Amino acid sequence: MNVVGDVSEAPPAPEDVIAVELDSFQIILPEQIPAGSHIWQVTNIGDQPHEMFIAKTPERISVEDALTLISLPPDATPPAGLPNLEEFVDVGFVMPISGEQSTLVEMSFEPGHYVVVCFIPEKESGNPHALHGMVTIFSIGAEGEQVEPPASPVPEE
Ligand SMILES: [Cu+2]
Repeated sequence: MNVVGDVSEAPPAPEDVIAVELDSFQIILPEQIPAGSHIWQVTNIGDQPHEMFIAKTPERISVEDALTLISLPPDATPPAGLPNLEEFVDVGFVMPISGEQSTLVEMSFEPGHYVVVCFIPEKESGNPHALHGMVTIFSIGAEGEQVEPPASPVPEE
């Protein structure tokens, strides 16, 4: 993964860019994300800093299971029936972006299932943004394959 925000480089063609928005508190991905290497334009449309941790999961997990895993204390044994965290593989990270800022990151994904999370603590509760809604499940299909659209918690009022 390389940050490619160097102003001397020509901007990427718009059709090659994966546009992602980070809001307080939602990660908004395109309905379909192509496999392979692409420029992700990540824009923070919220008023707090946001980041993205992306992990590959062995199968498509549910939003509920993701929230349960994120809520577990460190070293806790996950309840039976949950996806095994040891099978998750870190595959991408976007450093914290301030509100109303944007960054370009080159990322490459093979077809499969993923979860993206923001762990920045919320100002008042101290809980990670994930527990306020910033966790999104997404899938990437092989070329030409349509997959289930991304899923995330219903945004808070
Ligand atoms: Cu966040």
